[in-house]
Amino acid sequence: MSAQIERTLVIVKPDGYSRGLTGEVLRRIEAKGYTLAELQVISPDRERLAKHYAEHEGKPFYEPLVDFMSSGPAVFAIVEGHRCIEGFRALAGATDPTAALPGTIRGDLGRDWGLPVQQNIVHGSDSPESAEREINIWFAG
Ligand code: RTP
Ligand code: MG
Repeated sequence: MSAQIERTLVIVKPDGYSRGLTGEVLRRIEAKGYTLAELQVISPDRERLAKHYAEHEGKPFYEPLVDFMSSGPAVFAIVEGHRCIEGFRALAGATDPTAALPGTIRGDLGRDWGLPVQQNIVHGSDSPESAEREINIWFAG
């Protein structure tokens, strides 16, 4: 892998998976020109979620977030491409799906359901360091 090619961890969260939006999310990633390097469907366990979301521990939405993320299957993808970390976050849109702009995944496909935590369809790593840390949590070897 060229040193300039970034990797990011994308998750189609349990809300996106259960709503049948996996194909639509992966289609947008491929249409943008990024590569799906690895792909797996798993039900995230609370132990690895605690590592993944360590930066949010203690925040009011932390427990509902872990409950939500462990509520069912999700799709984990390693996505590759030049500047794909910033690029995927642009595709995803703002964290709050009501505020996310139309044209983005969250803006087109997400909404507020009046639940304790924002169910916003996808996750994308926010830096190269986060991406490597998160990939090591969810993908062996
Ligand atoms: P992500 O990590 O999932 O890509 O999303 P993000 O960077 O846009 O958001 P972040 O601040 O890292 O928060 C992680 C996830 O926690 C849920 N959240 N809900 N006030 C709320 O209801 C709230 N705040 C955060 C969302 O699922 C968010 O993606
Ligand atoms: Mg985040």
